[in-house]
Amino acid sequence: NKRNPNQAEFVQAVSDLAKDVLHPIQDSADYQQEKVLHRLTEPDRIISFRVCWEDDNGEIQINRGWRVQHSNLIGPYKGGIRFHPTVNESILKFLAFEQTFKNALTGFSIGGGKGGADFDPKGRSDREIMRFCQAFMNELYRHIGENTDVPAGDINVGNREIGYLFGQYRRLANHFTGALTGKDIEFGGSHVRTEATGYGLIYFVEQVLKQCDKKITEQTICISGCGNVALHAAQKAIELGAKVVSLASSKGTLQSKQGFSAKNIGDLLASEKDSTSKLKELARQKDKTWLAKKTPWHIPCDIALPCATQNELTKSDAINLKDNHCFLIAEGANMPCTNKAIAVFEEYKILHVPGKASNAGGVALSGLEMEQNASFSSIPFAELDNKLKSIMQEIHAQCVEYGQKNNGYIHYRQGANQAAFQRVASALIAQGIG
Ligand code: AKG
Repeated sequence: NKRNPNQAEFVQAVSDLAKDVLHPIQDSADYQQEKVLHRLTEPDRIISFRVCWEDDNGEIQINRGWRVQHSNLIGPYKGGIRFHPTVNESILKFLAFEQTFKNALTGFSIGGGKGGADFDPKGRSDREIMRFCQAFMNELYRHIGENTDVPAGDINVGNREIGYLFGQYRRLANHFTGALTGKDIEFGGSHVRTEATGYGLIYFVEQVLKQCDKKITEQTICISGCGNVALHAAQKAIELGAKVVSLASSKGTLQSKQGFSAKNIGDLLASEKDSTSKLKELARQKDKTWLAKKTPWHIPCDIALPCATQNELTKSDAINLKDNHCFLIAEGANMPCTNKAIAVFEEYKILHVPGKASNAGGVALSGLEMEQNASFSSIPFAELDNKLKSIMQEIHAQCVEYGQKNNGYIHYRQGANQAAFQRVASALIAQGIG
């Protein structure tokens, strides 16, 4: 706290991990002597820069951009870019920290980073988005590269924005390399990258269900969010026979008592409207209700998938989930549950999977995009989907191996943190002081 004043999110992410790695550290003279935890909680560097661009009215706009390069111990920095007015250094530091350990779980040689800007794309024209992305890349390009740092998308940075960012990178660097992932399929992108975080989340949930001897066809699922992760998680869950009863935006929740259809999700994915408008439009259908200013967590469900943003699920939400006999929370977003919510899950032995394990499918597919770029190849959709499934199974196996099994209760957070930490910490020690 003292070293990072006013960085609540970063401190939260660090203490979350520290709790779980305290024992391995106490048991290892090497870890203590090498001060591994202390060294791993200080990002390699933080680049902060001005992003100056002109809006459609000819007015100059100034935003702040960042890239937090947290650790390249096991590979080039890798992680998304977020454009949102709430973006600040604390949020990007926590995301970059989480990313380092998440990436370690994927088995790929990728380090951790995260970037973004306090830019609000809401209501901006396509040309304004393009000019902003170009201005952002005008500075970022000197810090990235296929072996240095490989950014991708995150909130409000999708296929279109990656296209503009990549185009500007290619012009400035005067070479065509896989310095960004999430690219369009026509210029070095990979099949399944768009779907990967949401599909990967459900593949992870399938593994948990297998472990508990439960069937996905008997599960009712609440999802928050209405972006890429939420919609693809819903799509895969419905395809596998689960009932998805909610989606949500920051303005409210859309409940579907009988469960969304595959067509509902397809329509939402195809719509270009903002999240709230498209959910409200769907609310006109018979079995659906728009719950203004409500989160989904009071709706009875077996499984909760928070897929919106950090700290969206609070202690009172966790109590509602417990009262409704929800048995599994698997995070699609990064750190969506507050510490107090997690304490409720632990007290009542509700399974809780941290995002660094359950949402790692997106970055894993980015790893596969990097492999394809490096070898100038393109792998078909079905093959990549199978690879994604195997990676999620492997991450689940690591959580089970390291997560203390207590009367059948697997402590997924401890499992994920310990498995990831030992990989990164070993690399830190092996590479000497620096
Ligand atoms: C995340 O996992 O939160 C990311 O930002 C992944 C981005 C990537 O694919 O590098």
